[in-house]
Amino acid sequence: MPYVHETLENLRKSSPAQTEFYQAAEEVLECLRPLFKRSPHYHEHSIIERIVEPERQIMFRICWTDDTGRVQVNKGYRVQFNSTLGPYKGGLRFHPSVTSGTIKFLGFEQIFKNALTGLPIGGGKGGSDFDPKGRSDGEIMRFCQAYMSELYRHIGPHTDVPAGDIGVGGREIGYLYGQYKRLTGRYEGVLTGKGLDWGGSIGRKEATGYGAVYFAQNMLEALGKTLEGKTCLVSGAGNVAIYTIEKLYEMGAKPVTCTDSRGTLHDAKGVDLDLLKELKEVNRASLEVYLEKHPEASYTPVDEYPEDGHAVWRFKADAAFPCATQNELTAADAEALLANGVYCISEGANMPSAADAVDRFLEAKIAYGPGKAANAGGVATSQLEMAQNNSMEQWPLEKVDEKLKEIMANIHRQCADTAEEFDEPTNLVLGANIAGFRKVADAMIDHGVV
Ligand code: NDP
Ligand code: 2IT
Repeated sequence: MPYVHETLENLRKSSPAQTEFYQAAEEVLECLRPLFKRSPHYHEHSIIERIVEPERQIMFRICWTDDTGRVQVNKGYRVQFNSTLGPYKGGLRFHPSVTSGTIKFLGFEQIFKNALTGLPIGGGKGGSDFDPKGRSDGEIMRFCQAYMSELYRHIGPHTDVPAGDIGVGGREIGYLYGQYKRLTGRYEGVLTGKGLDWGGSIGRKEATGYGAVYFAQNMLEALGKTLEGKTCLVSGAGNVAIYTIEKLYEMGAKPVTCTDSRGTLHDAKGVDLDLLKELKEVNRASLEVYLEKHPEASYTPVDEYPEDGHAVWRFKADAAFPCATQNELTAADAEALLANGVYCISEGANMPSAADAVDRFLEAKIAYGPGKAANAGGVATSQLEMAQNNSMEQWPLEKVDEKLKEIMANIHRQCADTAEEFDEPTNLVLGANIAGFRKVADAMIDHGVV
């Protein structure tokens, strides 16, 4: 298929340092080969050349003053990738590893994820290389205000609606919202993940983790299994990991691990969720502190990880939920998981499995839910927040959770049906990529050359 090959070659040349973006684009485009064979009109409309190019990329300087009075400078980004299905929608990431390639990969994934939700939202992503670790509340506030001082002119409730991601949670959304309101004088649904007293949706904080567990449940149901009594590995200890663990307990499963950037915690009795919330949501402490209350648990610091991967994927379990960051699961980790009996993987994080790890899961034909399908519950509930803001309502938890369950089941069905349609019934990566792409591409054709 020269069309796919040529587009990837051009990307490699034009974005040489953007390895994560290239990885995400290659996975999607490779999956589209059988679709292009059946439907050559996508080529005639140059859809993939158009879809890999962001509609707009905003890069800006952020200057703010730290607690010692020194001026600090960071890079800011917002990539408005594709607005075919609705206003740009996607989170903001504050992490020192962020580059323009990171934001492009996340924005690209977001296009297809948002399409899979069936809701009217386009794809975007933003962030900064700002490192929130060790910063005081005042520094976080001044940074968020400086970031919004540029971003506000590019966003709006019907054009581009940012939300949280790594390093951006309720506190940061609050400071960003306050600054947007000060600059524009408008009280409107321009961000999601807002506080419940000022326009937030009940259930948004929990939605990504809960959704990833619902997705696992959907995959297992198709195999005649449930999560009841299953031992689960979870990575991460942030928003997505915490609410994945919470929902796993509700389903009768036993989550035994979590991780942060410094190490891996394993508690064979099951992770103490109240303590985890206190450590991470209140005190922003290291996971190592967990051992003070549970000395029988084990903690592996990063410098003792296996050379070819991550300690968290080396425990015996039934299911795994990568919920930290991209490429946190290597091919060697994938082999260890399979050897240890894991038969279900639901990705709470974006692109957590390296490309050769994904290959191992697909070869083994286990229940593997790729991030753009399995973690779509977060952005879907963000859209529910937008709908509530537009109608000036606040829905009860039961209504939000019911809709979330329905949306996740629908995403699973679309992925499975599309995989079946292309004669690879167990390949939900192919199913997710083709189903998401087809919706966006068909609408792009409807809109003409714009
Ligand atoms: P948080 O900032 O709340 O938590 C991130 C967690 O992952 C922290 O425990 C952090 O450890 C760890 N982590 C982050 N980066 C690294 C790294 N480079 N190496 C090791 N550990 C790391 O973020 P979220 O929980 O919101 O996001 C987690 C993942 O889920 C990301 O991939 C995000 O894109 C994805 N996602 C998030 C959604 C949301 O609604 N928030 C929606 C869909 C996907 P430490 O605290 O030590 O840095
Ligand atoms: O990756 C993601 O889907 C998110 N960080 C959530 C985006 C959103 O707009 O809620």
